[in-house]
Amino acid sequence: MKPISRRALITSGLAAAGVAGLAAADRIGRRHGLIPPDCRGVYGPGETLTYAAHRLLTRDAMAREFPRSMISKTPFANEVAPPSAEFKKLQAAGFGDWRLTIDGMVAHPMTLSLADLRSMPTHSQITEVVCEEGWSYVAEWIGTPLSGVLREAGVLPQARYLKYFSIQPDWSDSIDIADAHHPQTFLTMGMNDGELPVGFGGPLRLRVPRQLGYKSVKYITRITAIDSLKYQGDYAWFAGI
Ligand SMILES: Nc1nc2c(c(=O)[nH]1)N[C@H]1C(S)=C(S)[C@@H](COP(=O)(O)O)O[C@H]1N2
Ligand SMILES: [Mo]
Repeated sequence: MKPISRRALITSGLAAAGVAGLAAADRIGRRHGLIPPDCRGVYGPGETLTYAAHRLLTRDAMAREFPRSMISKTPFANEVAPPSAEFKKLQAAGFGDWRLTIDGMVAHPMTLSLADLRSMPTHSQITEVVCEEGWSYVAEWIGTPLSGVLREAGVLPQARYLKYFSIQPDWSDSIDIADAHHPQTFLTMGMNDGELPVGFGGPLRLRVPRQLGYKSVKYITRITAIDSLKYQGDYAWFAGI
């Protein structure tokens, strides 16, 4: 069967099930990985429709990439909380002791230094950070695709999401496995030909250009693979653009 007819089948199945009853839609959606973690509550049906549509129609689509001439002259760094004492200590030592832990549902849990990450394949992308509050900027992001790191860690087949954590305790977020392996999802250490400045998330930021800015968490210290997710954020869990 061609993928498009499979999509048509699932979409019409979902629509029919929507008429017949939400329980059936839920069953079909779950089987095909179309139900987001924030499917319940007032906005649940809308979130589910958005996520299902993205996953059926644009799963492998690329975020727009820009020519070098469109890099913003004055990129806007969102206000960040003053760095903690722990962060300042790491910064004073040139981030030599910064570590990224990959754990959870992986065959080989690992702890990587920035040097380890720099020894992995380096790629760059010129993409836009879009804040839900209405501003955006274009920058070049330099780093290593997360997919390569995940391959080394051996993400287990039952893992469905990655949760990632910042050194800022209030900042963590999560993406599904499709976005985790998306070629533009980067562990970023460089920006516009230089090191990634602290204001923009240096020394290590997860760039998820297929989604709104809040998914691109700064100061990443841990990524954990999980098979289910309870989401309690203020914003929509899936923020596809
Ligand atoms: N650790 C951390 N990551 C974060 C934030 C933050 O305050 N702390 N703000 C988020 C939000 S809401 C947006 S829109 C972008 C802003 O990115 P910028 O500072 O590069 O403009 O970072 C996201 N990542
Ligand atoms: Mo934002």
